[in-house]
Amino acid sequence: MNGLMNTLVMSHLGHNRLSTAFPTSQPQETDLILATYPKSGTTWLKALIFAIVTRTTYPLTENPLLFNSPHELVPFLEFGLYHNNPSPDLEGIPKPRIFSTHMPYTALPTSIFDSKCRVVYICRNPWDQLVSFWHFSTSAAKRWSTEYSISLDETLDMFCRGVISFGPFWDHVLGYWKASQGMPNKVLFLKYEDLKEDIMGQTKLLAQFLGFPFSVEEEGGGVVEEVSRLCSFENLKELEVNKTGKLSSGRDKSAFFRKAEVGDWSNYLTPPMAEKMKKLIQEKFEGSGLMFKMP
Ligand code: PAP
Repeated sequence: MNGLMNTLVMSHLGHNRLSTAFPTSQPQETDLILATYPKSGTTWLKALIFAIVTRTTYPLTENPLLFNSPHELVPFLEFGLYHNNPSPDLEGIPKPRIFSTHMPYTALPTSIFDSKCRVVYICRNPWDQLVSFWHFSTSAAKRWSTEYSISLDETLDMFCRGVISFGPFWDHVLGYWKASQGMPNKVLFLKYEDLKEDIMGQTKLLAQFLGFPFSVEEEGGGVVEEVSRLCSFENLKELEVNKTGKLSSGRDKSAFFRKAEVGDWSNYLTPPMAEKMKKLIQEKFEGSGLMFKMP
């Protein structure tokens, strides 16, 4: 039940700006923060950002992504770095430092906005996000307790009430969406489905935003393709390092690679379940300028 308790506690954290991250060391101008709602493309973006910024440090054929999980190379602020340590040593991390967080926009420390560091957000259509989250939760539940399991119906109910990890989906996504609209040079807003559709274009856009644009020579030499291929689901899933072993959190590394398909929700959600979500999403996102492809 620990996992569920964590989930419920975390769902209430979304409403107060936290001062836990960067309490002792300030963000650096070159820091890159990846923010995501769980199961929206975190692993993919960790890999892409890492590969983009280190492509001149290591040949792509020897990139650390081939030997480490993306989650080991790009730590979570709240799970990894600050989980058991109120003042981890962040100074020794090579620049640009890349951090990840599931915290809602309203919970980010103000120091992130006082500094020139950049924030990348990726969202995913809520139907696939929910199904991915349910698979991940049930596999986690099996690890925590053989007696506890959560049905898809219960997960949907939690989603619709907003009593779920890191707060309501709509608050999370709209928080970063509005920030990206108001501060386009500070917050880049991406969609999982756009990356699936045009990985080359989105990788170039991401590199440009991060301040590591691909040169004409690199583009001509196929570096964008190489980066995209290195970080692709098909490649990462088959690497030995992502197939076996556990993260320091105790999670199987393989749990972050399932199907990676757009529209997989239709194999799990009944039409009434999908419709219930559709109504909610339409209501919550109306007038925001942000919409998802509806079922
Ligand atoms: P997290 O937020 O807990 O770190 P996250 O990586 O966002 O998880 O979500 C995992 C999802 O991303 C899985 O989706 P699925 O359940 O629908 O299959 C996983 O398969 C998918 N995923 C992982 N790596 C990649 C990748 N390189 N490209 C595309 N999708 C990926």
